[in-house]
Parts: sequence; structure tokens; C-alpha cells
Amino acid sequence: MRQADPSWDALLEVALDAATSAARHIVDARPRGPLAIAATKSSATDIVTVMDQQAERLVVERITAARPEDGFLGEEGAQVDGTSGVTWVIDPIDGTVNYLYEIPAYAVSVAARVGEEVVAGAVVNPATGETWSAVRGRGARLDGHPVRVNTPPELAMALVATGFGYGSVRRARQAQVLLTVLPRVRDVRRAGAASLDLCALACGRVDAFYEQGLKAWDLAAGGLVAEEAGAVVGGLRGRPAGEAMVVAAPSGLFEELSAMLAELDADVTDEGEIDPA
Ligand code: LIP
Repeated sequence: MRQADPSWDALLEVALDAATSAARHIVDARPRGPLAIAATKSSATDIVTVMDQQAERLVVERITAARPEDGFLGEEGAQVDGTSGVTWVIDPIDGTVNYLYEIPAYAVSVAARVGEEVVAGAVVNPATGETWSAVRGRGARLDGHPVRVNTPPELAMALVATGFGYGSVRRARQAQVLLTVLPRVRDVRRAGAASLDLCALACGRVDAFYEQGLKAWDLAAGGLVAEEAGAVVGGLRGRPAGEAMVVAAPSGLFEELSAMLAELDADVTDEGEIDPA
């Protein structure tokens, strides 16, 4: 396990403070009645609510107050090049469609990156009141208690979480991949928020996870929690985890699942090419 730097613990405290405050806000300040859609992104179903924007602003404000030199990379547009070498990677509401439909599976995800390495992260689901956290080299926790991934079952006995993009071309191809995956695993779960899928893996609620099309903010904090709980988090063909593909599972199952997904070209782009890493 990577040697932890004492300064990373302080970054976790900042992540927990910001994520917990934003999580409280998106529940307490949610307007009654239908939620206003502020904008759409890659498709008509890829929505941004006013609460996504407010939550991101709140996270940036709280972290800037504590650490004015840091940078930001947020899903809703926060983009600041800091001078401290620390960049905060923020998904203010991961699982926005669940939030819109009041399905209790959405989270505020905040991670600290030093250079290109995520070193601390928090994922807070305000609907369940659960908080996952991790510091690189110090393990992963749920509500303060250590968590570990399951002992890897063989693929045929694995409960696998996955997700689908917002574009119909990608969804059609992801459905094709699923046609092969489904009969070869125990079952599939589609929770609707990658950060929560990775945290579910970390505490043994699923055995593995894979998804194509995830952005840095979907992956940063949840990926660290999963790694610190004992999962391998990577891409296909020996590549790192990224938009092309994310596979996360304990060693042994990771290789079996990745081999099947590579065989299916599950990381092929909408244009039919292998996504550049
Ligand atoms: C969501 C991801 C999820 C994916 C959805 C969406 P968002 O992020 O967490 O895994 O399947 O299509 O991308 O848009 O709610 O932040």
C-alpha cells in the first residue's frame, strides 16, 4: 500500500466538510414541487438542475475559504488552476437523474488530487446519510468504520454494477455488451451513480463494477475509496481507468471481467474506434 502523507489527512477533513455541507444543502434547500432544469449537456436527458449549480458553488466556496491557493475541476464548470499543486475534483450531484426523480441514490463527491494522483476523497449520500471516505495509503471507511471489498467470486457468481451513457448510440452499444455480460455473471445492478457504485464495491454490496464514458469527477473520490478497500481500478488492455472504460473489482475477478469486456470491444467509441487512453 502507498505510503500516506500526513498532509493528506487534512485534505480529507476539507473534503468531508465541503461534501457534507453541500449534501445537506441539496436536501434542505430543494424547492418544493417540480425541480427546475437549468440546462442540458450532451443530450436532452443529460440535465443540470439549479441544485447541481448551487452545490458546486457551495463546495468551491467552502474549500476556497480553507485553502485559497487550490485549483478546481467541477462537473458544472468550476475550472480554476491553483498555485498549491492541489486540485479539487467535484461532482456536486452524482446521480442527478435519481435526484430529479427523488430516488435515494445520489451523492456529493469531492476528491483532492496532488498532481495527477487522487490522495483523499469523500462521497456523501444525503438520502441515506452514508459517508464514504478514504486517504491514499490509509484504507477506506463508511461512516468512519473500515470497509473491504468481498473475496472475489468467480465471474459466474459475481454481482456486477454498471451504468449507461446519455447518448442513444452509446446506449445501444452498451446494451449489446450487456447481452453477453448478463448470462455470464450472477446478476447486474444499475444504481445510477458511479461514485455510489464504486463505494458499494468498497463495502461489499456488489462484487465488481464497469462503465464506459465516465468523467474524472464521476470517478475521482469513489475510485480512491474502492482502491483503498482493496479493489483494482483500471481500464482495458492494460490502460488506466478513464472515459474509455472503468473496471473495478478485486484482483482475479478484475482480470476475468476485463478480458470479457475487451473481447467485446466494450471500450469502442461511438465512431467505432478504440477510445484514446
Ligand atoms: C452519472 C454517472 C452514472 C452514469 C450516468 C451519469 P451524473 O453521472 O454517475 O454512472 O451511468 O449516465 O453519467 O450525470 O449524474 O453526474
